[in-house]
Amino acid sequence: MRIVALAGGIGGARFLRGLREAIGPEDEITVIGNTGDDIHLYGLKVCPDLDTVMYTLGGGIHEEQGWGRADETWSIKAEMKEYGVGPEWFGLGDRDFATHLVRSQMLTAGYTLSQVTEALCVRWKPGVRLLPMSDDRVETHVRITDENGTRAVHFQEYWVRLHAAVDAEHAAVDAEAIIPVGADTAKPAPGVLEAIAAADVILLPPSNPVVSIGTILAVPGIRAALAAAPAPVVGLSPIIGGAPVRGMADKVLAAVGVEATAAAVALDYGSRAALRSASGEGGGGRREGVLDGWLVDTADEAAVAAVEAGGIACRATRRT
Ligand code: FO1
Repeated sequence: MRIVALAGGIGGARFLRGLREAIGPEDEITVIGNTGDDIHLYGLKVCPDLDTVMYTLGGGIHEEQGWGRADETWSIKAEMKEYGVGPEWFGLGDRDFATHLVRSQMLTAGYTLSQVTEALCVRWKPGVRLLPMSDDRVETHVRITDENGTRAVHFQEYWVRLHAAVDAEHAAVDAEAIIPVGADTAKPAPGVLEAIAAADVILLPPSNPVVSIGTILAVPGIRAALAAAPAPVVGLSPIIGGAPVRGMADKVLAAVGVEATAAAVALDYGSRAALRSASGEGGGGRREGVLDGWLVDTADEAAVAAVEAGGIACRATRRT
């Protein structure tokens, strides 16, 4: 069976680790990874979501953090601090630096991000084919207003420095808008559209529906490919009982006007069936809907009726 999954960072990577254990020898998984979280630091390109998938499935992840390497040391970071070179708030460990050095060296030599990712996976052997959503630069920025006025900050600054990743209740500022800079002119990476068209099943793991899956869907052609794919498209709710499984999905959901509930996220992804009908009602208004099915936790049993009413089959199941 050919399985395609659109994945972001930690939640997606952990789901994929379970999926990989559940499949048979004749099954294959292609992961289309979000690159909107990428950040350029010290002349290096850091790809947090691709690295989290690669390290998690390759056995090198720092398990408690869900990002970065296990058994990390921080000598480079300490030395950069001595030079007064920031940002201090983004923790790059020595082992992790090697990934960014190899990636940046290959990109400088003219290799594409897809070729670099394939080369890095030769070492990590994640057991899935990991494709970036695009080889073109896309970086998510967040519009905020604080004592310095209204401005856009890089997603990582919002997520890490402004503490949105730690505790949504205490994030210093609200996300007013999420802007995937560069998405409108980005092209799907080689193999992405082909994998979607050839899939037997397409999964949307419980990654962040706005800054991870939403960013992948913002690459022109990918949403339409999902809407037209012969395979069923099934998503898993990243919200359980009104709270995000990880991170602060509710903060960025508010920025795009979506309630942090299992039903609201499904209806925002939209139904493929509803948009095939003449009415064009249902998922996400004028945008093409991408879902056939939606899995919610038993805590969200009450959401099933609303999701089904939106033209998306829905089941409540206990998350193991
Ligand atoms: N997340 C944090 O909360 N603090 C960090 O200092 C941090 C550093 C970091 C370095 C490399 C990397 O690949 C990820 C890192 N993350 C950090 C996680 C990252 O912000 C998020 O995992 C993704 O961008 C969202 O999925």
